Amino acid sequence: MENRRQFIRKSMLSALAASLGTEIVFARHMPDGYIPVGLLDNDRDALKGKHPDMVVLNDRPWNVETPAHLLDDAITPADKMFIRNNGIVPESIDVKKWTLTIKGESAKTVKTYTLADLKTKFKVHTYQLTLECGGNGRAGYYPATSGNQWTQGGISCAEWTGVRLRDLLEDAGIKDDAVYIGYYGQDIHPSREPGKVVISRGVPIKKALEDETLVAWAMNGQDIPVVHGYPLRLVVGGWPASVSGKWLHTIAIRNKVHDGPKMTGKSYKVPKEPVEPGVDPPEDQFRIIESMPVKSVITYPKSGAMIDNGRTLALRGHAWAGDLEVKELHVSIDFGATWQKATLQAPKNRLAWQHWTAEIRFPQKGYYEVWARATDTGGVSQPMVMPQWNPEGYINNSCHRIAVKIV
Ligand SMILES: Nc1nc2c(c(=O)[nH]1)N[C@H]1C(S)=C(S)[C@@H](COP(=O)(O)O)O[C@H]1N2
Ligand SMILES: [Mo]
Repeated sequence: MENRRQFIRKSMLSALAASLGTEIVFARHMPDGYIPVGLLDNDRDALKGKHPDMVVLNDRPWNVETPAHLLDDAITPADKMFIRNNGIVPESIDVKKWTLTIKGESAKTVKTYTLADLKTKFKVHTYQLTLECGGNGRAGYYPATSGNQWTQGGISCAEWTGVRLRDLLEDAGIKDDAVYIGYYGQDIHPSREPGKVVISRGVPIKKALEDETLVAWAMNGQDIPVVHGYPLRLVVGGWPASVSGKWLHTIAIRNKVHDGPKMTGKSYKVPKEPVEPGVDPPEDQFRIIESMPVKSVITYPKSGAMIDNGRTLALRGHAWAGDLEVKELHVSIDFGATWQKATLQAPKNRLAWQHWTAEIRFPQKGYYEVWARATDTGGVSQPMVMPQWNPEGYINNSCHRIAVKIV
């Protein structure tokens, strides 16, 4: 009897170790029938392949940000892409059976496509697209607002490949009364209640029909990583990344503003009129965030760098401006008293971030802060320390500031 029990325990432990992907070191102390925490949901794989310096803000659901200096690549690689999940990554994704359905009150017909249909029946497009979480920068608000305390790192610009959403919507047929689209993804509600949708957002039909709005199956020339929406994702550059639905299976063409979870209440909304910091007006005084504001990040050097006196420092970073382009970028080493113009590149395509560089010299040894400030083509610049406070802590586009010591 004892032998059989031991045998079962041993084979169970090796099965557990296999699904955890590594040995359970103190397995001998684990009670019989115990389920390791690491197996409680499928999300244990979320950090697989991520850079070890990524910062975990929350593990249920996963919210993981990229330190500014890790954003240095021209195109964000998968291992340095921030993660923002609202629920649990879908379990058992079967790509052969995966379909995308276009439907809704304002769709003339219902159409369902397999991945193979999408890849062969429509023209394929590739764009670099900037995705920034609406809550990026929340940690900079005073008074503090609740939610994940993102600093600078809820931003990415990868190269996405897929078909234009427009081509699919036109294939299904768009009725004259269409005003919005809404996405549905396969992720699981944290309550695990079957069929409960965790997030279903969308954009006005005009944004949905733009050239760069993609239904993508590839990121940086490879399958989209599971945590970023494999096997299919809506990608809408320049707007809060919450409208870029991961694990996409359905798009509804709506005859009203989409009303899925996280479209209603105060989610991804800011007060229509400026409010005094700390004041939270009623729901009907909020508007949905659309294009993200102008912003930039310093990706080299890392904050806290020690630089030899007399050396010229070559700074670099990226800048972006929602639906607009960045016109100019300036840097300051004297808390914004004077500004020096940086060299700014054109974007690879519309809605891609832009790279900038600046050579700076410091007058003497000591502590400095380097500030970067972008200005968009509408003439709007980033605020230096804190923009208009809002109750949910969205769209903080204040200047990125790093510390530098000249030694
Ligand atoms: N299905 C689904 N799509 C989603 C989310 C989600 O939780 N589920 N999170 C959204 C939010 S709030 C953001 S900021 C981006 C994050 O994308 P990333 O994790 O690939 O960086 O995905 C968006 N798309
Ligand atoms: Mo987000």
